[in-house]
Amino acid sequence: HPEYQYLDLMERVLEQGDARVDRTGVGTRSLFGAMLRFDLSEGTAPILTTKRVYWKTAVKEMLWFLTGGTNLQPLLRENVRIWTDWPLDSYRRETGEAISQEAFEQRIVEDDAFAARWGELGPVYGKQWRRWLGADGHEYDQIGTLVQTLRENPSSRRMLFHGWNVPELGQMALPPCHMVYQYHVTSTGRLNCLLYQRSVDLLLGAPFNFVGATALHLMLADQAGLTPGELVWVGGDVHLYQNHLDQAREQLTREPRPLPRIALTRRGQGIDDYRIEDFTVEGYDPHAAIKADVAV
Ligand code: DHF
Ligand code: TMP
Repeated sequence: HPEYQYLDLMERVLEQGDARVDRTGVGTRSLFGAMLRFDLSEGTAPILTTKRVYWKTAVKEMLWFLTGGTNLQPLLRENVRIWTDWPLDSYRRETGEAISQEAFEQRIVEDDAFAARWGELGPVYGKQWRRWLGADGHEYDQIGTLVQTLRENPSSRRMLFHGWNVPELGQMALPPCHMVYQYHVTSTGRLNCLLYQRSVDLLLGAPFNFVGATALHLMLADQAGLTPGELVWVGGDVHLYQNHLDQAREQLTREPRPLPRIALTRRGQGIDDYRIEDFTVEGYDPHAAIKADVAV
């Protein structure tokens, strides 16, 4: 079962991970360099079954990246709350106000000026993917170029997009974790992807990242008339936070169930034409959700 790749990695981090203090102060066990391979060609998706993964949230996050947006407001309007902690942390630090997450989110949703001032994550994924600002003053749409190359020159070895815009790293709420996506097309028209993730919160982040990359894979294949092939995931610093160890141990006691199937229900008119309703997941019967706090 493909999920054992993830569980085996989790077990290795738990047992052999190097303990260290990290940026967040929570502390992690960490190991360096890992590869997982998921075959998407049979329609199965790497949506973990050993805990419930909110796959719609992960797909909505990917759709938000594709819009080029970097503000919380549209995410919260889709009821996606996974990015709130970082702007909320800035707001609390800069104003000294002890606002609740719910009140902060409500204000972002209802008050455009407040959202513009406090809901911005800086030039993160969406900005770099769709509007990378060159030294020449041009904005480069890396996704648009990728789709065009997949269609017109699929044997290219230059089909990738990158989030690590060095001069802009300091303005980002977080520098990109899932950083480079490279694509490859086989002679039989199969689309492969290699995702390089420099930093991996194995319990909370990685399960979302697998789903986001899969959703993007399906959309790109649809746009280029290709069939999904393999998703190769490479992690750099792969870690478990110290306050996630019990949850990881719990997850490791669980037996994986058959992976669900994922599909697009309609053909998009362009890469910007997909909505959450276009994705169907069938046969998802996961073990119970596992609660854990995210390190900010
Ligand atoms: N920081 C850290 N320390 N870990 C992350 O995974 C992370 N991910 C970010 C931004 N910063 C991060 C963006 N992605 C959750 C999942 C993904 C994500 C952020 C947060 C999360 O909290 N997941 C919970 C709740 C899901 C939900 O409520 O929908 C989970 O149980 O999966
Ligand atoms: P860092 O920038 O100090 O590496 O912290 C980022 C943390 O967020 C790290 O634990 C990895 C995690 N993360 C993911 O695992 N996946 C993601 O998609 C994002 C945005 C973050």
